[in-house]
Amino acid sequence: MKLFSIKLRASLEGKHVSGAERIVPEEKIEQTLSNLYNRVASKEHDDINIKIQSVKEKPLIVEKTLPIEELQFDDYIEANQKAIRLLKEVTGLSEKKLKQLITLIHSGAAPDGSNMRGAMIVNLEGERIEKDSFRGVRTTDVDFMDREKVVQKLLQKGWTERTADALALATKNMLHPDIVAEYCISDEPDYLTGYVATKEKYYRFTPLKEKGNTKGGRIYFVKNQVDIDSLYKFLQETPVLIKDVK
Ligand code: PML
Repeated sequence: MKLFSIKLRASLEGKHVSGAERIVPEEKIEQTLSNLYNRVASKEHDDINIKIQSVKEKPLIVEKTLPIEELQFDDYIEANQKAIRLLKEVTGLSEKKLKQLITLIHSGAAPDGSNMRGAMIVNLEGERIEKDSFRGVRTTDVDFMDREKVVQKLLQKGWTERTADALALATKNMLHPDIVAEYCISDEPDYLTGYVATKEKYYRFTPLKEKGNTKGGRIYFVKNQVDIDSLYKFLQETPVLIKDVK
């Protein structure tokens, strides 16, 4: 079956405001474009960029996403303390270092204090190793084979379409042998749920950020010996299709 990757990005005065992407068969392109347009154009923008490309590489087919574990907290500070303990176990980094990195995500991790476009990459010495600290790295080319089915399942559990996107992305990330964990909070000021992903689970933390905070982003924790070029290539170019949620 011939597959196409569809990517829409909306921006305002040169700044990214919203984006979405799908991998679909040819006959679904038209309908997908209209769905994505409605979604992306709902935010104020002066430019929308649409890219439709045939998927050249054979996609990796994944049976199930990471399993989700829900964790509820009284406040985001307590939630982050738990996230830090979990990340310490997986990465071996000190609580102090993890707190420093997470605080940076909550306050804008780009050099000018704005949000990075993609994820920060941190090795197990605690060093930031992304090639460009404004851009970071963006995981793309991942989708569900039957997105409607998966979204319905997640909505029934009280989760959201954003959960579906984040779960797909984290599942792709954890396929890479050198990525050991991920931390994520949204840059939406009202979307307070975030997550920590490990090879075993997608830990869904509510709330992981302070209400009203417009800052957000992701940290990918990677092994020290990682080959950065092949990591970027995998995250940005290897197509992944996921069959179902665990
Ligand atoms: C969830 O609902 O499971 C968390 C989703 C995090 C979304 C991050 C984002 O969309 O920016």
